[in-house]
Amino acid sequence: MNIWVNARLATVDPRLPGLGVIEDGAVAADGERIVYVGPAADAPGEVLAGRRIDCEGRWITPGLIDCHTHLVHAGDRAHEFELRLQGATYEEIARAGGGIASTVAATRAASEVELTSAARPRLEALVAEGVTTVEVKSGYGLSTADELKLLRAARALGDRATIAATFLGAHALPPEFAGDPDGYIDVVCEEMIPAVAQAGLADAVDAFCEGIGFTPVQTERVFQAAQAAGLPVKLHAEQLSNLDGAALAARYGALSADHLEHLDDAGVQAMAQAGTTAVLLPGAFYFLRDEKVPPIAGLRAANVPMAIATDCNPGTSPLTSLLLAMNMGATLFRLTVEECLTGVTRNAARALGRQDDVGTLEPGKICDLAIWDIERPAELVYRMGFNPLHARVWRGH
Ligand code: DI6
Ligand code: FE
Repeated sequence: MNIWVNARLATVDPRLPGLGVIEDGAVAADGERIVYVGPAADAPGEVLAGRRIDCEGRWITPGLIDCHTHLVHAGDRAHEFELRLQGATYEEIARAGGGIASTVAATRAASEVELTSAARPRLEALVAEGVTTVEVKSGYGLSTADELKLLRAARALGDRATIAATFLGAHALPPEFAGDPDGYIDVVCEEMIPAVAQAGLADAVDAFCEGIGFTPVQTERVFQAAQAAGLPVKLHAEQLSNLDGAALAARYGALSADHLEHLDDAGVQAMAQAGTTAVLLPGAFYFLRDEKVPPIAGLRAANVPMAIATDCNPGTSPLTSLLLAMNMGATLFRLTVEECLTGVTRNAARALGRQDDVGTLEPGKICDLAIWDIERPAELVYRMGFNPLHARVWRGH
């Protein structure tokens, strides 16, 4: 038994108001599960008898959760960044054969071990900020063998953080299917999803529903194949235009709909009814110099849970700081400090369907903690490029 004492807790427990703050708090874990969270004075004797870790008045939050990343990929797109600085748009570069396709070529050429190694520094940047759970999407392989390779490379990262793997075969059209998106979707549905499910390599299925991605009809076929394989769905929806993707995702009980810059009120209502979490990705909004802000007031009014993630990817969000993503969520999207912190803990867990295991400090959950050298939680959102992490506890140590 370990007990962290002399701490101020932001439990993010939904039964408590605000961030669920407990002053003079203690957290205890037996193995990897939390057995006590509360005022140190109320801790039972057997808990107090555990090995004590003195937090010297520091704050403890749940370990942070980055619930939307494309962390595993080869190469970079610094050259396209330079083209965009000269005036080219993301969509123009994609239509000219660059964009996602260039990362696909590099990823196909890389071995599984090379992919894991390339992702490690990015993962370590997140870990250094107290991140304990990371979602990783496939979608740069786009053939059955390359998607499986990427997902195995993602699973190998599980020695440093809890990895939630998402199959995103419907991310872009691979060059060998040029002109035949329906033929590619046949392969995604009939070959890739069954293979990924059979190998136990994915926890969810995602798609890019967009003018430069796949149509709502194609997306729905992917969702049906996911359902048949027993996998929950999520969706890149309404990022560059409004195709009513969020409402489609909600009809399939999606865990989350992500991006959402062009979401309309009907989409908000559909998400609210289905309990679909809105994953906001201010890093992509910033990097693309987008001007259309997601409908935050509408999501808030409808009580749609909002999460924040890095969207770490080489094309639209080469961001490996969840702390900076929170700052951007506040500065660019006008989220409150409470919304930002809930967005990288409790609601991020929900976006992954892992709310029973992680995302808050509550007995029974996995003991993932971030211990911070701060005076108040707002500091985690307010600073830019400063990391006040004192220690990370992952699965009880
Ligand atoms: N939306 C995004 O922002 C990323 N994927 C997606 O569906 C971009 C991926 C890339 O440009 O490589
Ligand atoms: Fe993404």
